[in-house]
Amino acid sequence: MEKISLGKLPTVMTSRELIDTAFRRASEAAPRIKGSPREVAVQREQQRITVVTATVVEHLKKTVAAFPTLTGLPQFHRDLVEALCGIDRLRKALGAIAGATKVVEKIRREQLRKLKYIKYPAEAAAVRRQAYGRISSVLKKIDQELLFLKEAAKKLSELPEVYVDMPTIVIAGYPNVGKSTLLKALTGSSPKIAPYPFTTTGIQLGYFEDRHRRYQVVDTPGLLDRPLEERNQVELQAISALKNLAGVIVFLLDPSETCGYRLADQLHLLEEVRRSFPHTRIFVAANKADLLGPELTQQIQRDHPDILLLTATTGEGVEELRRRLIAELGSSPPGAGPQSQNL
Ligand SMILES: Nc1nc2c(ncn2[C@@H]2O[C@H](COP(=O)(O)OP(=O)(O)OP(=O)(O)O)[C@@H](O)[C@H]2O)c(=O)[nH]1
Ligand SMILES: [Mg+2]
Repeated sequence: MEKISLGKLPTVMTSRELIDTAFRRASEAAPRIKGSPREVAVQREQQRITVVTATVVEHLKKTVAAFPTLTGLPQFHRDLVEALCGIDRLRKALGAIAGATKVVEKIRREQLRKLKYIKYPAEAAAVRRQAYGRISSVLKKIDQELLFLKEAAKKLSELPEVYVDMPTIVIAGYPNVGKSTLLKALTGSSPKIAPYPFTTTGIQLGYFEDRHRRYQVVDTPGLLDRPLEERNQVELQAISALKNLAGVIVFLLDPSETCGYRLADQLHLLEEVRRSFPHTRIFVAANKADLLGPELTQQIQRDHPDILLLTATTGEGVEELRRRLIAELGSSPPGAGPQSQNL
């Protein structure tokens, strides 16, 4: 099972920070050399140019290498990267950094060669100053890109660690209908919290096993719990990314309306979720059956025979729901579909 983590991305330095760090390191490097004044000057400046360029090149290379190879990312994560910073923009920034790295390496070769041909000690310092000037201007040109990557690294480290190729059940429904309680009832454990872009609380993940097969249950507070027309573009992208994760959606209703939302509004949200996820099987379940009187219970059973009644707090009906979910997810092999791509 592939668990995708973009984990720790490096702290990207701005061009100013990088210039300062590199120049400071070079000035601290003290060569121990003897020889003519010319030899001493040449070796001192050689060392400074070498230290400055090595510091810059190492940091830029580390930055580029630390970002995930976007082409290999599972679709779920690609969608989130797209929503967070834009894949083309990220590519452009990484390309610019890689290009600048090559230019700095070229400056090193050229300036070190120049040092070999100087006649007087004073010329060595001039060659070094020229190297510093050229490197500074290269770094200043990629300042915007470095700033962008600094922000991107911060955002991307917020991507959730989920198993993209495990059969996955996403729970949706208005706030307070019992989604978290159902996740606990299905998985028998306290959920783990994984960060998710645009939600303050993160997503909750739980797992259960059936006949040696593991299933992932995801509760997405803040995402599939209110009308889509209230969403901004980026939130919609974050919701859309779930399409690549959800093998099945459980849409949880609370006909008792103790959640504070009218059943009519809940059903309206259900229709929206159906429209947004046209290719995902949606199970509708009515929670808090313990609070429904016999009349309402009968009405639901009569008008919506396919809606499963359950009581998440006691576990009543939860095994029946699990049975149906396993049957549905079991009919497609694990990892089928776009979510099967690995890093
Ligand atoms: N009587 C009764 N109460 C329930 C049931 N399921 C959940 N509750 C209660 O409903 C409240 C909300 O449950 P949660 O599981 O936190 O609901 P949620 O959908 O995760 O809420 P958000 O995280 O705010 O979206 C809690 O007080 C639960 O104890 C049930 O089957 N019967
Ligand atoms: Mg909850």
